[in-house]
Amino acid sequence: MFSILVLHGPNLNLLGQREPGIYGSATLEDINGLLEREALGLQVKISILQSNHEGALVDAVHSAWGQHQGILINAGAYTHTSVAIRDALAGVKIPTVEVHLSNIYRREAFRHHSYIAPIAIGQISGFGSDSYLLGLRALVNHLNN
Ligand code: CA2
Repeated sequence: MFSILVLHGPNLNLLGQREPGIYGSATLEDINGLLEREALGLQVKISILQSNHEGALVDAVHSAWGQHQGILINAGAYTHTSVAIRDALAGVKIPTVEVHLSNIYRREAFRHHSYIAPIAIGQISGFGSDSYLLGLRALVNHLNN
């Protein structure tokens, strides 16, 4: 059975409490519950971590080596700034899918660039919590094929 590491980056712990207009009303717990249910259906195991710290996310990616076969990541604002997270993902060579709740291309120009996208299998952006579910499905399909 494939094991997938789900990583949530900075401020995603605030979901559902503020800015529901942009990010929807689901809390991170809600999203994690949906992911657990989807994982059951897809017959994969998932481990979930949220961190507001870049280094903790880098450490989690390193620890995934040999433990997880895929990574689903919403790196939050680090998407647009972190060469360190990109290098970690590229270093462990674990197939990665990048997801975003909002459509980052409809927003401010500084959100249009992702350091992660070029080293990911693909990116899903703009579907709210469905972005995570679609991303998990795409990742598992990729691993199964
Ligand atoms: O759309 C996404 O999923 C983002 O990764 C969310 C990040 C943002 O920096 C990215 O550009 C796009 C923000 C994370 C959530 O931030 C919140 C801030 C206040 C209240 C609730 C959430």
